[in-house]
Amino acid sequence: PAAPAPAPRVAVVLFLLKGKSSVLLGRRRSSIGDSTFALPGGNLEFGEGFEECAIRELKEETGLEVQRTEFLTVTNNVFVESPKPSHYVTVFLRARLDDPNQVPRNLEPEKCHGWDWYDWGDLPSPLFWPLEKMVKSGFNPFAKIPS
Ligand code: 8DG
Ligand code: MG
Ligand code: MG
Repeated sequence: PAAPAPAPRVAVVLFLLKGKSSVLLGRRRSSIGDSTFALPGGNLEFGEGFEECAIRELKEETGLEVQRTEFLTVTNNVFVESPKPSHYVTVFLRARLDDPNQVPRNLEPEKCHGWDWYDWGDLPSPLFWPLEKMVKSGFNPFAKIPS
């Protein structure tokens, strides 16, 4: 009999914004979206809040620290073409760097080629497709959140 389908998982990723239009991206080293530019983030752990997860993943992956985040949106992402099919419900938050002089470090070089700031109007290519999909839909992480 076929192996049971794996359960969907929850990921939390962060638009870390700097100045008027810069966002932090790293080129992935992963079986999912290898070599594409993606946001910092990772798997939600048992008992964790979204903000707590985003702050932890950012610190683990880049050494950068933020105090607070805002919820932006959630998307549904099914990765059927990766060697191990997986399904993520991805929660997108945003934050600003507390200290704009902080510099990102590549603390998980086995998972990322390196972090850098990119202008939202001039994003690198290829973007990780869940992010690409948002950009194409006109999503703007700098926009004011309707209250
Ligand atoms: P962890 O062990 O640290 O928890 O996980 P990770 O190694 O940091 O996981 P990840 O691949 O960075 O993130 C988990 C999943 O989140 C990823 O496989 C697919 C989904 N995801 C998106 N969009 C993005 C994105 O822009 N960046 C990241 N990092 N993950 C994303 O759907
Ligand atoms: Mg991680
Ligand atoms: Mg990650």
